[in-house]
Amino acid sequence: MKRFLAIAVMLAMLLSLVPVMADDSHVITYYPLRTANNPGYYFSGALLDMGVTLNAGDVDKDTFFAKARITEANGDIQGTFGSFGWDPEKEDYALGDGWAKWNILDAYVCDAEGNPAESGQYVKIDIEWVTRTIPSGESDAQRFDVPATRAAWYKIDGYISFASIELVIEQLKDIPGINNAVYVQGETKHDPLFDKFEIKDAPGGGTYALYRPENASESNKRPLFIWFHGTGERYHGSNPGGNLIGNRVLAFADEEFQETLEGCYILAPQSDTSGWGAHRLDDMEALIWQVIEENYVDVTRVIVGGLSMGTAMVGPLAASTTENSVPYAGAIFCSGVFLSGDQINTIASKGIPVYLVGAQSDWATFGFNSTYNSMKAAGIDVKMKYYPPGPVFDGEFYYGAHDAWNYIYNNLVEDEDGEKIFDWIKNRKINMPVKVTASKNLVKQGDAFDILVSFLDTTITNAVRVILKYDGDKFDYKGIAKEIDGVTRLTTDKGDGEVKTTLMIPDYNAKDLLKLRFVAKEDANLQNEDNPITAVVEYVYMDNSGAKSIATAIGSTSISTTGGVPGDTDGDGIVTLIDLSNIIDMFGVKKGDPQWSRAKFYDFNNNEEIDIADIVYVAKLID
Ligand SMILES: [Ca+2]
Ligand SMILES: [Ca+2]
Repeated sequence: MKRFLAIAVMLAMLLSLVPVMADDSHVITYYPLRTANNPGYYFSGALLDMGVTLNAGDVDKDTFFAKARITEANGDIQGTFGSFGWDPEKEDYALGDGWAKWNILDAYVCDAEGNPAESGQYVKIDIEWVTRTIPSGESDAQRFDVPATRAAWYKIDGYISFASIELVIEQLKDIPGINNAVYVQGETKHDPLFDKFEIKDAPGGGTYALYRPENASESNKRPLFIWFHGTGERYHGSNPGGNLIGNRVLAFADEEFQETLEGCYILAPQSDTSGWGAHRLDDMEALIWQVIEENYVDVTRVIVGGLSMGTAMVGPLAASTTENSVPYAGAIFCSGVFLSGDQINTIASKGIPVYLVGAQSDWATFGFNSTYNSMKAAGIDVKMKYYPPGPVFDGEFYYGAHDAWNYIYNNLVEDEDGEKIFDWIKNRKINMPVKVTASKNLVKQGDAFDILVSFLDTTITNAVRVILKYDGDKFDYKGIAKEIDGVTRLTTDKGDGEVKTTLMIPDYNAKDLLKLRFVAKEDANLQNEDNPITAVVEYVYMDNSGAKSIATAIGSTSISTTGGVPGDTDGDGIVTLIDLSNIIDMFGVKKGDPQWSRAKFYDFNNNEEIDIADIVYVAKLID
């Protein structure tokens, strides 16, 4: 029946269009516009390509009539009145059969982006679309939509999905230069703010949306703000970007946030249907580093936050101890926080400031007070904004108590000193992290290796002191492995298990600092174990105003030693066929695999994998 109807509609359209087109009439294509307000998408009007240039005043709100019918992703025609449906106060908008008239508020000549213009080829129609909300009970809210404006809902398996629209626009008054116009519906366009985000596939599944500030450059690196959505923004099928709109992440690309931060990258990953949690840690760390490396990101200003289920991703990222862990300058937990004592201690040891934002009537924040107290006790610089019982109210709309993120989007969160949360985000900055890299992962007695000490990114400093600490019983410092361009060593002193150097970088363009040669002592008592090598870097940091201060950053790496008889897997002091067999069992194990913590002591050619060369090496050791 549906198919028959579709064919009938198409035939009707063809029959009505063909004679008119043949008449050489003027075609005007109009594009329904889709915008966002928490929590969801709404149709906010239409953009009309008039085909000729018009002057301001050639059209007004009475020039057009518009009506629409919305079909949900599951095929339902929208049209139910009530809470989370159409507003019963606007019942007279309904025209029957799912159609409702649009209340046109304004129509004006504009440019292709919809900005009002003195003259232009486009006309924008703005309609009444803003939803009406009222508080409901102790901690909830009801919402009522303007008929035929809601553009997405949780219609397929509970996932947010797009609705489609049939829009009819009729011309009621003459427009200069336009005769016999035929109005044809084109594709739906997003809010221009939405188009500022690039949406791509994320490592491991799902997508991500990235906003790039226009002023970012090699000499003007900008902060990165990462935001993880909640359960409601998982999407079905063809709706990547539900995170941007289901809750209004778009606010971070809007003027107030961007002006406060003076340009800031916004990364809004979107989960697949498995949601957020520790199972996505590797994927998200890979994604964040990818964004840092492919853009002009200031790595001293990376802030991570999220809401509800998203906080189950913020926790593992902030408390991560993987070698891909990101040095965050701040973390925000909104409407949820689930951290173990160990995670809190790790966050404390990294010195990451934390902001907790939630409402007391929200069941998801029942852990807030105890988490806040544990964080305080662990020494974390933690702030908490815990709103009193009742629904969330952002000054315009009421939401259920869980939706405290609206306080963040609207920059309403303020501490006792009056610092607003956008400013708190702006003021997060860490010292430039230090990276220590070893030329080898595994060494045995007599093996030489190099240690490189670098800043993670270019740093404005001309005076640096590096203290490199290592186990002097096992390793000998042999000297400078390579001089670094642009870096002059002023002093180099070898102490007991440490090397101290003072460096001059006259052009204030510091990144690689020092490359030192070491050797594992011939007579060292080496075991199968990891040996930390740590660099303490003090440097004079100069800010944009030219003011100088001393900053300290610490970085470390770990070098594995192979103990006793290399290749002896069972500790009997000789290499036998049993040892060979044990190593063949590890064939193909790579760095990052769970078995690597044991296998890495047999990676004799340092390629981060147990390969045939390692197996041959052991085979040759058998008598
Ligand atoms: Ca053995
Ligand atoms: Ca290997």
